[in-house]
Amino acid sequence: MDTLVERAVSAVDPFSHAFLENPYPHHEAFREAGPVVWLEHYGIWAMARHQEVRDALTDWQTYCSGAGVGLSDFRKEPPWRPPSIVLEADPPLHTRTRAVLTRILSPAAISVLRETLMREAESLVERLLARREFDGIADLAEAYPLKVFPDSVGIAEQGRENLLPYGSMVFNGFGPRNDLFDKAMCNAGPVRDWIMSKCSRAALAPNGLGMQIFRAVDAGELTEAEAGMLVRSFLSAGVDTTVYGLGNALYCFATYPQQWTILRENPSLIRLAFEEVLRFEAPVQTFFRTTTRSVDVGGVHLGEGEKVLLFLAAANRDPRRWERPDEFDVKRRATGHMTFGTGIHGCVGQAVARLEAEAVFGALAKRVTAFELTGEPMLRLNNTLRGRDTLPLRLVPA
Ligand code: OVM
Repeated sequence: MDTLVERAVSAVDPFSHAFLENPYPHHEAFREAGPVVWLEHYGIWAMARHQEVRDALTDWQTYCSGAGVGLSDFRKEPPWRPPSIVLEADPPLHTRTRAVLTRILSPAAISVLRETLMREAESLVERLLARREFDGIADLAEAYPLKVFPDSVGIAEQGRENLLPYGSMVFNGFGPRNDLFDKAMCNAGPVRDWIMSKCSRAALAPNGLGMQIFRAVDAGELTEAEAGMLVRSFLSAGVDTTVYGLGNALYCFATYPQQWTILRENPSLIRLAFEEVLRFEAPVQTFFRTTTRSVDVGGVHLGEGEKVLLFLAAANRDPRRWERPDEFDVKRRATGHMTFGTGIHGCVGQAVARLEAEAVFGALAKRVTAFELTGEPMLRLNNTLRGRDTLPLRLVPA
């Protein structure tokens, strides 16, 4: 029999305001406490080391998604919305839905978006340079994805202001039913109704990513209802993640100006630099899994049917995996971060996210020497995402 070691226990609430305002010291404490920590506040496990987070994400047979990838266990309480048939699904359902998305979102398939995304980025940067001072979140990190992503999916212009409130519902919904969740859900009915009305074949433009999902119905891979649910996945996963990712990149370049100078001198580093942003200031901080069997983690026994909180952002700063983990260094090899997850559920849209970042920061690198902060950036607290609500900036033109 394997040697059992005593489990580490923590009373910390990782969804409290104090934690979300500055999670990094808590991440370090969780990593140092052990390979897995019991969070007594919720009666769940947590993993914060790179190796354990990676191993759990890779072992989908032991750490399943079908019981939800938030705190709530779908087998014990009803989910707030019908579960996603890709994110909150296991094989064999997941295998079938994922195959369709993998094809539609492959780097080769989305290369047709490249020209449009580059043009939109250049045009936005042109307008921001004319203004000189603006809010990096509303006017750039939100404005860009809110234009190019629904255009790419093939959604009408009308009502796009519902996309961010829906994303807030989705990503706060992975946490506990706390104040952040209640606030996100304050207008849930109309927001959900608008989203669902955009998921039907009739609502989609003929050549967008959304209609490509419906082509898989015609090919016999999905039902019509499943196709609508996968369009819902696009609208759930494709907006806030990139808004927070671009916002965090802008925040990093504004607060580490010498790193922006390195990029300006060598724009071929832009894609690597975005990976470093994702490692250092992960827009998606956490996801959960649920154990399907009892399992030993570093000598600690986890029972079957238990929730496990995976701290992606803590794995990204694990000194066991990274040199100088708390330094933002655009030249480092940051691939291997856990922000896109890994394994069968690894981000299927990551090529689109990288393309958006390349377009925006490529356009900025040509024309901007520095981002000056003209006020204190404010956090926008969220049960899953980390990013700013406001980022007052002044551009220094080249
Ligand atoms: C989905 C979904 C929602 C949120 C995030 C996500 C990060 C997927 O509805 O499938 O992936």
